[in-house]
Amino acid sequence: MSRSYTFSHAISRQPSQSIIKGLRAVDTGTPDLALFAQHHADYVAALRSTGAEVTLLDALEDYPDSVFVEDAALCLPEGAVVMRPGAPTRLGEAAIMAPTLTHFYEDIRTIEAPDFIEGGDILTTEKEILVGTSARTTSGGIEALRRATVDWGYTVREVTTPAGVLHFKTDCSLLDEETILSTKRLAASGCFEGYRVIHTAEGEEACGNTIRFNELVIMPSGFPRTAEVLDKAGYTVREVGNSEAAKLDGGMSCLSLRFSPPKPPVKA
Ligand code: CIR
Repeated sequence: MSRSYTFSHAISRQPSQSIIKGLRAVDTGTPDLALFAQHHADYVAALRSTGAEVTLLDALEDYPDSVFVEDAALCLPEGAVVMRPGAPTRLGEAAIMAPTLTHFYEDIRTIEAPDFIEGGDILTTEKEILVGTSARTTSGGIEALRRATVDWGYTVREVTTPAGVLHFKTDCSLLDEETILSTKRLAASGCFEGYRVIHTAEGEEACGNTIRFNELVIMPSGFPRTAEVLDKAGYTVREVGNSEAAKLDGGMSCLSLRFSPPKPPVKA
């Protein structure tokens, strides 16, 4: 399996009680804490079912959106990059994640002020790192990521997150070495030229944020037509409830950092 979706480790964070104050573009109701916790446990169980070691961090009450750990860092096989979230209430999450990364990596680089970049805008494929400019990620942030990863051999390509869409990966996911799951509105921008694209079914755009994690394609439940397309295409689909995270514009990728650290891990 390929390094862009084969992972020995993941990091997730328990949802905080304060999550009801999390950021959202449109208010569709207050997340139910018990149901959020259940969905989160199901998600972590799905990751673990592939044999991966999942580090489950304690909730951070001071950071309502901190369950969405993906935005705080980018973890690659060679090293990790601490992000600089563009949402002011989330800026501090990155520095809080950094000490956890030292358990796995010796080489940790950091995006510095004044640039902004959030992990949700970054799609790492087998051949490149695609990063969408968005309300949270600036061209300067993408340039800083390019500088941070160039000597690890990466090519960073700037693309555009559609207007009104939170993150680039809100609308797309890696399925395998050559295949991307994407909404039609994002794929229409032409950013996936050279890849095979599977579209989310009409009306099911909200499942564009799905993850390939080892043998599984983990997607939010409630999108049966897209699930069927993926199943027929030969993927092993695992559905996980996401109704509460979705109220905060969160999905499958946001809830974990997925990676294979250099072996052996720096500390146990
Ligand atoms: C936020 O607006 O930052 C959170 N409510 C949702 C973050 C989702 N993260 C992601 O897509 N990587």
